[in-house]
Amino acid sequence: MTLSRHILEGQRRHPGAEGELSVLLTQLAFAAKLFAHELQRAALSGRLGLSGDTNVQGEATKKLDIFGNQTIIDAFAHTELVGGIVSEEEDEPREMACGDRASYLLCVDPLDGSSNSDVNGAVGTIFGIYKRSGGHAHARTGTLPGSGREQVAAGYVLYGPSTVFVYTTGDGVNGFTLDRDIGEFMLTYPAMQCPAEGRYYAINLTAAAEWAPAVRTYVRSLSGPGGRARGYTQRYSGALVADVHRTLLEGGTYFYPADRKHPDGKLRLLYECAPLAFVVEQAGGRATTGDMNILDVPIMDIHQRVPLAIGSRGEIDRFDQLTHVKETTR
Ligand code: FDP
Repeated sequence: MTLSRHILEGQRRHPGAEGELSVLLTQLAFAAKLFAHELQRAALSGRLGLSGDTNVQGEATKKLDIFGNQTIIDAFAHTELVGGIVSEEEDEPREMACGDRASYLLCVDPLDGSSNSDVNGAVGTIFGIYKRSGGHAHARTGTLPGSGREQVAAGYVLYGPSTVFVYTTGDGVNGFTLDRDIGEFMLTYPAMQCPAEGRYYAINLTAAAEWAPAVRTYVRSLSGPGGRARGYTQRYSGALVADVHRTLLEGGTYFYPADRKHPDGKLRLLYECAPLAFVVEQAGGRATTGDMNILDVPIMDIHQRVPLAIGSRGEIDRFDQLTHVKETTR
């Protein structure tokens, strides 16, 4: 089963569908193939290292950040599929030429886990897709969506030993591995289900002293001899996509709580947390800020940050119980 056929079969289950979302997803897969090819050659073609610029968030950008961003933009130029692109690498939504008639808004982190890129570690691309809404805050992007619940599709690409494309359109989650010999993504992870419990937890422990007490209590319950006795063990790859992919397949949790350096959390709502929350929820897991379901967080700004705990339902429920917060939606 190729990715293209899978997308087409999904489209047929929606009789009113005009096929634009299908082409959009196929273009994302095309961009992923180009990016995977470049990542594989980056050390040889001189594309490793910093670009010399910083992005709107004050982070030093890498040459591969810029290549990944441009690859996505080029994949949608003149297609009339997306009116605009919200990207980690763009200060403002990038309005697409010929985007006036487009139906969708694309939110993307082209290169997630960029600190891994110079050491041949796993990196990813994350995407969330919304129907363009009325209003003209931005001519081609429309007004910002209300929350991540409005996503019509989302997914990620993991560039590791193999390249894996995982997506949902709200009808379950499926994963595809790139067969480089034939240039096609093939279905290798059908109907992905996040186990209700898991023994892996992924978190950067260096800011532990600065976390909220509930986060400290929960992570303490997983770590140390007590956690080990109950089978818990830590994995932290430095790439959100890689850690969430492991969590989806094997269960467990990934956390990035608020700390002194990141009072609202480090990760971005529109193009990191909300897409992954949609995927994980569709696979039976959950994602929370500790205060509310990630998919219900009101979107106020394109580069808005939120604290994130994501993964197995049982683990995230336990974490929420500790934070004593009732969610409106689960
Ligand atoms: P990066 O900044 O390298 O792109 O997207 C943010 C992210 O990576 C995640 O992929 C990763 O899990 C996390 O930040 C790593 O941050 P720390 O180095 O602070 O742990």
